[in-house]
Amino acid sequence: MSNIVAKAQQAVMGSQGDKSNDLAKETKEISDKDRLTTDYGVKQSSADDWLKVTSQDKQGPALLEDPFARERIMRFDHERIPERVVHARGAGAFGTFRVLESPSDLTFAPVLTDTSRETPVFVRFSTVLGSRGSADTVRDVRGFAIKFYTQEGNWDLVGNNIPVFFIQDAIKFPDVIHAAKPEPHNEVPQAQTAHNNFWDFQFNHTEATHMFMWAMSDRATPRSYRMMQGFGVNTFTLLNAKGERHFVKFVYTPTLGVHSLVWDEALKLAGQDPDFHRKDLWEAIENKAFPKWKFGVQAIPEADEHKFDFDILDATKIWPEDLVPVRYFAELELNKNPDEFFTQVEQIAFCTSHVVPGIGFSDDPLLQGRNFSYFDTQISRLGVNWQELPINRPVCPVMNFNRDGQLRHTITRGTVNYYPNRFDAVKPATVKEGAYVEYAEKVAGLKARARSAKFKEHFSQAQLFWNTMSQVEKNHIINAFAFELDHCEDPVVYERMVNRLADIDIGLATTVAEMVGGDPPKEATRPNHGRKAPGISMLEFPGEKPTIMSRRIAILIADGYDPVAYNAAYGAASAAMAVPFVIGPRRAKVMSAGGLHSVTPHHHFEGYRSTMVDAIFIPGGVDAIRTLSTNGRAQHWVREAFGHLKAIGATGEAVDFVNKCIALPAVTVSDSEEAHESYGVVTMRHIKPDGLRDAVNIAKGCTGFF
Ligand code: HDE
Repeated sequence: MSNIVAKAQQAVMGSQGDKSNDLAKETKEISDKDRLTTDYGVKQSSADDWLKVTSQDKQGPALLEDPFARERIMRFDHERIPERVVHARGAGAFGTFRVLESPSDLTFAPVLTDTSRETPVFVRFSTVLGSRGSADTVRDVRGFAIKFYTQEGNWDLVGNNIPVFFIQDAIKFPDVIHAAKPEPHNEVPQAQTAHNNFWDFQFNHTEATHMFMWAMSDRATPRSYRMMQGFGVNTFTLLNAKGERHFVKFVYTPTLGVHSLVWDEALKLAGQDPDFHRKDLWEAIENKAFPKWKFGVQAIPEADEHKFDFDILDATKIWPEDLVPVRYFAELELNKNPDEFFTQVEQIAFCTSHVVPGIGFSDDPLLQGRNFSYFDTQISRLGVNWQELPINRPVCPVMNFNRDGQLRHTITRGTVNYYPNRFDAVKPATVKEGAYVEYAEKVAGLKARARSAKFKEHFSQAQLFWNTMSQVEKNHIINAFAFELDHCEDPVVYERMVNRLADIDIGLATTVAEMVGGDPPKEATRPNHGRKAPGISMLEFPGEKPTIMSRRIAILIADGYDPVAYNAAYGAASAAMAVPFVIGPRRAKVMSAGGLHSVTPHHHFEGYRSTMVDAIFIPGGVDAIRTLSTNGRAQHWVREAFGHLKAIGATGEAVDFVNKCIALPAVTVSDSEEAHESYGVVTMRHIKPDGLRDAVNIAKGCTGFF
């Protein structure tokens, strides 16, 4: 019998620890050697014509008897599966997780302690509210879910890019999502929080106050999935070999820094390039600019659970980093794009309830509800056997007596399907063999539909967040509220919300009210404690070192461009692993000054927009600049890029062109012979290859900030 079990196990598992090999077994490559067949393997002679009764001069009816045509149409008719009820829009990639320094005082989980391991992972990023086809750059929380294919089973860490949540208790989840999704009568608006129902819900749930401050901040408009932090949000536990337990929050911080789009960019990109984030991730991985995150935890010993003025099990609260510092000990890298979207990014399914020995849950009421919801939703999305799908199945052995159901895939040999049985087959594992054992937590209390006392305080951390923001971040938050509440037509909604803002900051409330209407109180309705905390302002995360690696740089040219400046800029950008895009008046040969060189631009001025790049560079050239000066769209490129705080480089005649486009008295675009930088505009009248490298370095610094 044990032989049979071993064989069956082999059929189910992949080669140990290697998810790529495991997936390769199910992956087919298309080639010109392939011949078209039906799903049942019979070769087909035509993919163009349905079987018909026909003759040369008369077209007769199509025949229902054609099994090939029927199969194609039937398969097509059933291609769609339900999209995720939240987080429907997403992108994903494969990667690796490595432990750099073992936190064995916290946990015995090998995935978090074994420095010799490389655990394969799949990460799926997402927006929350939009449908599968919605735009990437909308204002929203981003999902950041990691599936770790560990030797001890799959561990799913289903996080977000914002460390807190709207509600404290999972029972409210359907309400917060219904209120935020398109309204029920007309299914409007798509992927937006800017509507009556969302803000009505926020007002009615004071516990959401902290979270909506984050959602109105620049965190909700990331520049790239690669430039977002990730947070497990809920409180988990780690168990060490001595049996000691810590409460933990998982944190992952990108080495590229935390950067955002400005709102105007995000709005425009939603129309100009709805796949902006998806493409950005893909492009970076293809260019081998592999995104990386430092991975760590905030840990609180079990004995200290009640030492804080907030409940550490409340998911609407952060653990301020001055009280509980983050301890980084591992790194996460994404290094391979998926082969097929549907079978990998769409079919991947996460469950917060899936943890491995050494990692556990807490009594966080949001987490406990999540632990029920994820498995359940996969059943309606993918069917009960969803864990057998290639992207979801573990790389370690799987064996049990869960059987049958729709689309059961595994064939298990043996005459019994229950335990205990006369063969002693498929016995429970011992601790030594790696069994998951629940922590023996002592629990006592009365059953009640209630939350503990500390869960009732809802404003302190909303103030903490606001107090910590830099002036620039505060301005962006004010503008976000002004935009959102302007989209609420019902005065009850925006007037009440303006009043609510006075619970956080009276200046915020009055400034927003001036724009959207409403009558806020004359004074703050709640005293501000004045506290700030580290780890909140995005400005604290500029990145490990300024880099233009994987940043997009547009080089604007026209006939007569200066080939020396062009080549120097293109070369310097490529050498620094940035992604240069040449933009010209047409996607056909553009001749240099002197007619010795030519370039075929990647895009023309109308086909691309400044929103899609991080910086622009314009080489001089008398004729080229004459053309650009009479082209409204080319001027718009410069003005818009400047308005979005992007680095702009110009040499030779282009210096005057940029100067004219910007035309702001406060900004002096230098006429210097040397490289000169002001307001992110880098200019040099006479180009020297060395000077240009300076310019690119300055541009690096500038792009790093926005
Ligand atoms: Fe989720 N959430 N969630 N959520 N969530 C889902 O599961 C749910 C919450 C998060 O890329 C669903 O597979 C409840 C917090 C991400 O596939 C569903 C509650 C956080 C993803 C679900 C929450 C998240 C989901 C829908 C309140 C941040 C996308 C499809 C108790 C830590 C995963 C699915 C992916 C997806 C339920 C709150 C993150 C319905 C009941 C807090 C990143 O099961």
